[in-house]
Amino acid sequence: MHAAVAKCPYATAGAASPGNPHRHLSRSLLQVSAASLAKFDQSKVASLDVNAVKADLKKFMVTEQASWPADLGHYGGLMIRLAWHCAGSYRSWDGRGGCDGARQRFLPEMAWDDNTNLDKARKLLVPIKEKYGDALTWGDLIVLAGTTAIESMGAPVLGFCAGRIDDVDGTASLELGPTPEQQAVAPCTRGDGMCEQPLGQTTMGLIYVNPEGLMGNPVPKNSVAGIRSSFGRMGMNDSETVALIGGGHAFGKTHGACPTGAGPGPLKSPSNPWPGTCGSGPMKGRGPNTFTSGFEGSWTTRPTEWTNQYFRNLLGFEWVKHKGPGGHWQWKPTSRKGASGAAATADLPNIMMLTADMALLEDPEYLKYTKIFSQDLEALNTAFSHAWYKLMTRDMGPYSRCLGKAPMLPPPQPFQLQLPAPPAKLADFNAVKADVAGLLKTDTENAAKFTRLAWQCANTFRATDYAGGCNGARIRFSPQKDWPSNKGLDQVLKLLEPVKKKYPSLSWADLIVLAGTTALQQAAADAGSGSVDLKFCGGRTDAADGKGTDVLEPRSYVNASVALADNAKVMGLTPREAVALAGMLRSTAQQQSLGYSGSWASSAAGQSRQDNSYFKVLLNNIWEPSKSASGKDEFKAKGNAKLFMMPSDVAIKRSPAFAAHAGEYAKDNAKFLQALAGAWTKVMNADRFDGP
Ligand code: HEB
Repeated sequence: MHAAVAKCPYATAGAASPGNPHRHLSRSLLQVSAASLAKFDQSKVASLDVNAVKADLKKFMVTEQASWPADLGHYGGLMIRLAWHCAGSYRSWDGRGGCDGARQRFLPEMAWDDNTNLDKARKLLVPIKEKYGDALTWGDLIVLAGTTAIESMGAPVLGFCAGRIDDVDGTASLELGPTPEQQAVAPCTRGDGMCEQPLGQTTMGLIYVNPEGLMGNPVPKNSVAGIRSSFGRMGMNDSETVALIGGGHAFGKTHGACPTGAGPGPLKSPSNPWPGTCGSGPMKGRGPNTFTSGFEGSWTTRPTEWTNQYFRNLLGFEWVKHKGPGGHWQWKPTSRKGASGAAATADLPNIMMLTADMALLEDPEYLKYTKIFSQDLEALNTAFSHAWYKLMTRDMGPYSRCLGKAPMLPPPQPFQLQLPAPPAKLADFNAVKADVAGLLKTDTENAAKFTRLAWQCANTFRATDYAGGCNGARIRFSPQKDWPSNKGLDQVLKLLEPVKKKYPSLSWADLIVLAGTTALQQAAADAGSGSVDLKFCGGRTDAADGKGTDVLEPRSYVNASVALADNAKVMGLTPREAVALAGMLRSTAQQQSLGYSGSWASSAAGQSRQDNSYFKVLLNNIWEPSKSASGKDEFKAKGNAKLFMMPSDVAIKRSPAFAAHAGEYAKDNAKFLQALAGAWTKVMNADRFDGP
C-alpha cells in the first residue's frame, strides 16, 4: 500500500494547512477545456488594481459616447441592468447561472428578450476591458461596472468580490433555456407563464417575470407569485426582493419610444441584432428613440440619484394603466393620495410603473417592506447594499474564492457559509489511518460503509457555484443527515467516533474523507487484482451546523438518464469519471437499508473488495424494471433473482456516452482502478478553496 498521507496533490510546501493554489481556477480545472485553462492566468487576475478600474468606470459613466448616447448623461442605469441581468440568471436549484463566466456574451443568454441592447452596454466597456487585459475578466468587469454605477449615483455599496473566470462559450447556460437542453433537464410544460422549478424565470427567455404582468395581462396581483418564486430561485427572501426591485428602479428608465420594436435579435442578425427601428435620421433607434423593452419612462423624477422615491411614488399616487408609446401596458399616476381637489391632480410627475412594480402593493409582505423603505432610507440602504452584493456574489462559492482586499472586499457574508479556520496543527494522519485500518478489520462491511460516507459527504459539491462538498462535514447535521439518500450514515459516523475522540485536532471532515480513502485503497488491495494510489490532503474543518445546505438536496429529474448526465455536469465530472465512481464498492445491506431489494454483488467481491466486477455484472445481464417491497424503482437481473441494480446504474448501460466507458472498465481492471482513483481524488478535493 502506498503512503496515502505523503503529499497533498496540491500542497504548498511545508504548510500546516495545505492550500490549493488553483483554488480560484477551480471552474477551469473542473469544467472547461484545457485550451481555455491555458489561456487563463490567475496571477494576472489576482494582480488587478480594482481601485484603478473603479476610477476609470466613474469617469466612463458620465463620458458620453456617440455610438450609444447615455440617458440624462449617465450610463449608470444601463450598467446596473447589465450586471443584474448577468447575475440574475443564477438559480439555487443546481447552482447554474450567475455572472461568473460572463456567458451573457454568448448564446443562448445573449438572445434572451430581456437582454435586448445589452450588447451596446458591453461594447461601451470594451476600452476598459482592453486596458486591463487578462487581469480584468468580463465577469468581474460587468459586476464592477454595475456596482460602481450604484456607488457613483450616491447609493451605498457593500463591496466587490473579484475572481470571476470567463467561460469560452455559452454552453454552461444551455440548461437555463430556452433550449432543447433545458427542455431535457427541466421542461417547462405549462402554458400559463409559470415555468416549474428550477427554471429561474417564470416566462421563458426572461430572467425574471413578465414586466407587463402574467401572460402580458396588466393585473398586478397576478404577478406576486411569479416574483416570489423567481427571486426565491435566486436565493432572495421578501425583504431582499423588494429592496432589489425598488433600489434598482431608483435608477434609469425603460425604453419604448415607438411600437415598431428593437430589431430582429441575435438569432436572425448576429452582427447587429438590435439596430433600433424608432425615429429617423442620425438618432434613429438611439437616445430618445431607443426601443428596448417597449415600455417608456422612469420610476422617479431623479433617475441618476439614489433615493427611496420609488417606494414613496408607489404609495403616494393613485395609478392607472395605459398603453405607452411602445404599445405595452404600463402605469401612470392619476392623482396624489391623501390630497383633494385640484391639489390631487396638479403637476403630476412624469413617472411610470410596470405591472411587476405595482405588484409590490398587492402582497402583505411586499407592502410591508415597501412602506418601511418609503419611510426609512437607512433601512433601504442596508437592505439594498447587502442584497445587491449577494445578487452579484451568490454564484462565487466560499468566501475564500473572492480575490481582492478590504475595504473593497467585504468580510464573509452569511450566504457564503464561511467555515471556521482549520486547526493550526493537523492530526497525525498516518496514525489516524492505522486506526481506520483497524476498524476495517473488525467488519468486512466497513469498507463499503466508509467509502459511502465519504462519497455522500463529498458528492454534494457543485462546480456550477462551488457550493457543497465534504469540507465542514455538514452531513452530520440537518437537513443533510435526514435526506433519504443518507439513511444509515449516522451509524457509520458512530463507528468512527472513537477515532475522532482520540485525536483532538482531527476534524470530522478530514476523518470522513480519510476513512473513505483508506477503505477504498484497502478494498482494492484486498481484491488482489491491483492497487489504487490515493492521495489524501488534510486541513478540512467542521461547520457548527448544516445551515444553507438545503439547496444541495439531490435533485429529482424526469428520468435516470437525464439525472446521470446532469448530476455529472453539475459536479464537474466527465462521463468517464462519473462511470468510474459508479463502480465503487457497494454493500448489499446498505442498499437494503435504502429500500432496495438488494445489490449487484452476490459475494464479497464488490461488497468489501474493489475491482471492476460491477461493470461486468452491469453489461453481462439483462435488467428488467421492478419495484422493491418499499416501492423503490429498481432493476432485477433476468434469470438471477439475487442481483439488483438502481435506475442510475442501468442508465449508464443505456446512455451511449457513458456505456462506452463501462465497456472499457469491464475489460481492463487496471484502467478502471486508475480512473477511479483519479475521480475519487478529484471529488474529495473539489471543495478545497481554503489555501493560503
Ligand atoms: Fe428592472 C429597467 C423590468 C427587477 C434594475 N427593468 C427595467 C426595464 C424593465 C425592467 C422592463 C426596462 C428595460 C429597458 O431599457 O427598456 N426589473 C424588471 C422586472 C423586474 C426587475 C420585471 C423584477 C420584478 N430591475 C430589477 C432589479 C434591478 C433592476 C432587481 C436591480 C437591482 N431595471 C433596473 C435598472 C433599469 C431597469 C437599473 C434601467 C436600465 C436603464 O436605465 O437603461
